[in-house]
Amino acid sequence: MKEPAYSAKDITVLEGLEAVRKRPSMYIGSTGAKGLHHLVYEVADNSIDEALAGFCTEIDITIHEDNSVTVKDNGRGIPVDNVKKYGKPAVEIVLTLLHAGGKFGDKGYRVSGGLHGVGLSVVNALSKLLRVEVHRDGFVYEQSYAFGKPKAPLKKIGESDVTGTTITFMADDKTFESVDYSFETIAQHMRETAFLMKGLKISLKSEKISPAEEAVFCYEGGILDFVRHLNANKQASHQKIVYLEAKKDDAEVEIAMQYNLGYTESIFTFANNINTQEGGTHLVGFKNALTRTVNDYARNKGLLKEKDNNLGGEDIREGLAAIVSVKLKDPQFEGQTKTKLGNTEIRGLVENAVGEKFSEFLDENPSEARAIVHKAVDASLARAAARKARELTRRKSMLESSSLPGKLADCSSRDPKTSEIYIVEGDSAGGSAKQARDRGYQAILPLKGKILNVEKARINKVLASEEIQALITALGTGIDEDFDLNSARYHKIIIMTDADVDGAHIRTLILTFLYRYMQELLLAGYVYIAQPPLYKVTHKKQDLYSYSDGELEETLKRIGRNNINVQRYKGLGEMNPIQLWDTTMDPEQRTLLKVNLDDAVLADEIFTTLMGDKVEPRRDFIIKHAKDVRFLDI
Ligand code: 0RA
Repeated sequence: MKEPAYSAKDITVLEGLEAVRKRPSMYIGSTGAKGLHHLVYEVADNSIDEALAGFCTEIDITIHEDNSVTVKDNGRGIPVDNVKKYGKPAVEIVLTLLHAGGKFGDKGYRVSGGLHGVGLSVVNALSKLLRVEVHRDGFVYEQSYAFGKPKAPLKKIGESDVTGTTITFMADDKTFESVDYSFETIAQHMRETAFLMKGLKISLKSEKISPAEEAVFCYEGGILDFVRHLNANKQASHQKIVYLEAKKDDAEVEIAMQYNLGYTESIFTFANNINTQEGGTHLVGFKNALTRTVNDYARNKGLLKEKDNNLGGEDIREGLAAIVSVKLKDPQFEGQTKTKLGNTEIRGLVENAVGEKFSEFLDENPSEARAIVHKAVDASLARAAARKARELTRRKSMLESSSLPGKLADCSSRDPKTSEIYIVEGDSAGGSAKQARDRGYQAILPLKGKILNVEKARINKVLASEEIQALITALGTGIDEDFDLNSARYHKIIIMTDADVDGAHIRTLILTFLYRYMQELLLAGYVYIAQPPLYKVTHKKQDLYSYSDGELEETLKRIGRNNINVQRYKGLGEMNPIQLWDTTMDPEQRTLLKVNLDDAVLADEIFTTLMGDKVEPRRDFIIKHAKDVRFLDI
């Protein structure tokens, strides 16, 4: 009997690819830069799965000049034998059938959280071109696709004495807003992955500039090196990094931690290499056990008196850098962004491991243990003082009838969803903003100059700052142990500072405070940066605004350079209220930069570097990122 041109199975495949092309965001989150980079991570994740299974030691990623990307690994190679049910080679099924990823053989842990794990077929469907090369069983096989459809059957093209898979794809520039990859973004992600995969060598290269940009990530110390990296720009409180691991049934946990002399907490958790930003059972287990273990130790050693209260969890975590990495068979990802681990069995595993091994560490390292307890005691005293101060303020403000800060010009709306607050630097800009605003839904809070650098202060000092008090009361959420996102008085918190060095500094100080004390506001996407214009070009009595040097050039090209006047705005105060409204505050015309927390590890690093103690790394960072980090251009 003759095979029909299209079998029912082919139709399933085509429908699947069609669905992906029709609604790409459903599969990769967005068609912006984030979605684009996701394609790279998706392809790399397949190689990482092969490394997790113990068969791959090297992954090479290359960004080519034509915006195609190659991911090469030295794993077993995607199987090429025919899959009976489909009458096609397995590799073709993996590349064309939705969710066909782990069907061929038990591959152990799968990276499949959040948006990950959508499968190579999704990348294929969204690529103009994709070529796969498999080295396996002594031969080389090759197949190419266009928009997910094979151009020809899989072909044996030669012999090989190695094994591995190489995939090159070119994202569809009609689907994606841009197909320009960021070396830094991919590097950051791959560095993180390399930390979590002890010994795996990940090389990254961009051929887009010459000489090619290259980086190699390989950490023999795994998450121990990760913690060293987190504390690189801080002063460690003890030399030895605590490391512990445990296994039970199909799950394993690995933890590394070290205290530093700072006041912030940097705990990052991962499940199957996925950054679980919303935490979950592993984080709960870790925190519980840490609190219990340190309290037990302190009491046993007489460092806490009979009458003393237990040390609080937050006090014990002050200045702690830690990585909690779990690997499990069937991870359940929950939460708003699907980055909260739900598997209940993990909590006990982590609790037991930390309880047992960390108390061993404390017993075996008495001077380290003392340092840890003393730091927690200090933190706890500071927190108690802060709490008392806060209660006093609360009572005082209740007597004053209105508890909102005096300098807040609030909006009349009481609906947080539609209310905005502009945090403005200085009284003069504050005055302009108050005149410019729509008082129905726009509130203005002027802050006096530079607020306290919270990276260098303990909570009691932070709360003693008048500017920060005003900010906290205005935002309404409370901080720290009382933080409640549902009490946010505005769902748009807009930082509006001058477009100069001081403005950038103040903006970073405010962001540092929000990041360290109200991180959920950032995660919820409530925080924005206003974009005031940099130039005003007056031409034939018309005002044209430019928001960047490039835009100014374009404007000047368009209108010519005769009879024009170019004004560079140094501060918001130079604009009259109408101009300020038109350029920066009118929702119909303004652009706001949303501050997101895609990469919490990177954010922590940036704030530590910019606001911490060490000068050298700060200078290096600023020199390196002077051009591309817009809001950190101090
Ligand atoms: C299924 C089964 C096996 C390996 C793979 C998939 C595999 C997939 C990718 C994707 C990129 N690199 C990869 N490397 C391997 C195991 C087959 C066997 O038992 O040999």
